Amino acid sequence: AEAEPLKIIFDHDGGIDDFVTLLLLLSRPADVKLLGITILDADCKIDLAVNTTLKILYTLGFRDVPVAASSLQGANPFPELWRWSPLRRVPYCRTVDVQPLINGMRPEELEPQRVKTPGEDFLAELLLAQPEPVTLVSTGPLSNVAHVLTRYGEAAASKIKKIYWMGGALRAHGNVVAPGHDGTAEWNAYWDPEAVGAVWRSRVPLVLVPLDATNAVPVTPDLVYRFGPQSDSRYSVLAGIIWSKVISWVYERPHEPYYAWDTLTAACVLRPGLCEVEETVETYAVTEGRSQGRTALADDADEDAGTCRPEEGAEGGSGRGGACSAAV
Ligand code: AGV
Ligand code: CA
Repeated sequence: AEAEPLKIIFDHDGGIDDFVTLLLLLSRPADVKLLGITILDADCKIDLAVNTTLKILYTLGFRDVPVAASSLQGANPFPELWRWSPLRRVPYCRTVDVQPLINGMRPEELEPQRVKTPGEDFLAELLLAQPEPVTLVSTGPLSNVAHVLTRYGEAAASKIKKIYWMGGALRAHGNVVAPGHDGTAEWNAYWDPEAVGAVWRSRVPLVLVPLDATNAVPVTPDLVYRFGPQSDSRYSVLAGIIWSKVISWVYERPHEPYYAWDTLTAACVLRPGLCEVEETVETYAVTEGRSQGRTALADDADEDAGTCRPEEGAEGGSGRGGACSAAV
């Protein structure tokens, strides 16, 4: 007999790859039931990120997935340059929002799925209402998840089967370039380091998909060509259009191209064999100082004290979880 679809809550932040991730989750209705979507005002302007999400849902025929905008802000916001293209004063994620394929509806048709409750509270409501624990896929900073775990403790934690989070860097270098930072952190962790500490302390089962894994999946022209044979699928056409916006990065900035960071994370949920998972990795999160947002293996801290230890009192908490370390 067919297994029940996995019940998933998707928590994202409107990046280019966050939208391809949404497409991936929607494309497998036999495997995934999306219970709701919460969005953080991080990698895209929040109103735009919410609207694009609603448009994708509507276009693909999903009329019962509520979408809520979080009111939370991080300690270290993303550079405005990512949220707004400096050339045209257009948010980067606008390149997704303008696509005719997702603009066939009247604006009011999007309204029924827009939730008025702030995203962080809606996430709590949704979780607490679940009869059984569900899967959380988080592809932005952990602020919403941390809020719920901090505010509702075990009542919320017991409703989370597992968190899959794109974030952190264990043995890989970080991707934060910011004044006063040493570059050891990944951006989702750096945006709200306290949230990482809170999620770690909650001890909710966590599968981390860090830069170590996502470094294997740069978005290249070859990747997008592979959608060709599936061009009768709207999912593939949309995914190809969205990825095409960032294929030039592998040439323009080969040291730091665009990656399918978040999409790999969801792919690990849908196809566990895709990722090699290291079981029960002890890590800690640094919440203050020049390494803030760093997620490090506890072993490393012991081995090379000094460079790898968190600053005194700056440890956000250690956590036990799986880390997705390699991917195809
Ligand atoms: O660090 C990766 C995370 C992913 O969730 N995001 C982008 C993905 O959605 C932040 C990020 C890192 N480098 C970036 C990012 C860049 N150059 N442009 C936009 N976002
Ligand atoms: Ca993201």
